[in-house]
Amino acid sequence: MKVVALAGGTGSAKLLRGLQAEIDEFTVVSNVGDNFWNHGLYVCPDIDIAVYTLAGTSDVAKGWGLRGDTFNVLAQLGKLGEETWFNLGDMDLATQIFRTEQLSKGRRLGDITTMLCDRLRVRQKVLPCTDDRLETYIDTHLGPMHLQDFWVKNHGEPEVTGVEYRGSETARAEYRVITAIEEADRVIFCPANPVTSILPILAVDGVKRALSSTKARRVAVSPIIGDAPVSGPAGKMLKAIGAGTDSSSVAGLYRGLVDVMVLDAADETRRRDIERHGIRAVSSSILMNDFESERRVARQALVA
Ligand code: FO1
Repeated sequence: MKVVALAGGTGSAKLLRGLQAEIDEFTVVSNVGDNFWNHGLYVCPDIDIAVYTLAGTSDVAKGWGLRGDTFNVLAQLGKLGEETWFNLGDMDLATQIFRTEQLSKGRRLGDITTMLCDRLRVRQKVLPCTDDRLETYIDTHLGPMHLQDFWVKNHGEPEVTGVEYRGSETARAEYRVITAIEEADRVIFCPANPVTSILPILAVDGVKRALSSTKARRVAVSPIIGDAPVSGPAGKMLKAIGAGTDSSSVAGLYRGLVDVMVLDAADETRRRDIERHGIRAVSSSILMNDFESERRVARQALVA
């Protein structure tokens, strides 16, 4: 079975770990809207969490970065008067240096990501949704700011009035992404923040079309439990784009692109509303708080 997973940050990583335990090969199409330049380096947090997770080296407790990393370079940058709000670890910096150097040689982000996977012995394919610049900007009462400025520098505190995917008008899908979706038997929407992880992927030219025409069963694992996002700033952002914070509102955002939604038993009351979007609902326990639950949810996504 050919499986493609659309993935963002921490919640997605948990499902990817579960999927890896269930099947050997699959393709991850990663969000790039949270990519940004920091200390002269091109940082791609969602690509990196997917790669580190599949390499078995991610910091599972934090949900980002590498297990056992240290922060000596960052501390020294602080002594030099540089900003240190984004905690890039010493080993993590090696990835950023590698990526930035390859970019400076003219290589594309997708090809560099493949090199990273090969060198870290990741058997699965990780593809950025696009090689082009596509950045998620959050409109706030302080003005528009990059997602990392909003979430990490400003602790997600500013009032959110809207969300923009800058560059989405011209971003083209990475050259392997459309074929992967078209030829898949199953496309899984990971339980990620819909606004900052999944919608930027869907904003890339050709992705929605491929999802509409693929013969694959398209399954979304809801990022919501008990009418609230499992983690992160999704609630604030869903409200800002005029959506609710329940599973059926998320299903509405994926309308026409998803056949089945795996939702939590706590949200069983939303089944009817989800099915009104033309999406079949399957309820289960979807909280992933250990390896066994990650495997169980991955199995659900594979059979739903
Ligand atoms: N998130 C934080 O909340 N604080 C950090 O200092 C931080 C550092 C960091 C370093 C590398 C990396 O790949 C991710 C990092 N993240 C950090 C996570 C990241 O900001 C976001 O959660 C994702 O971009 C959203 O998917």
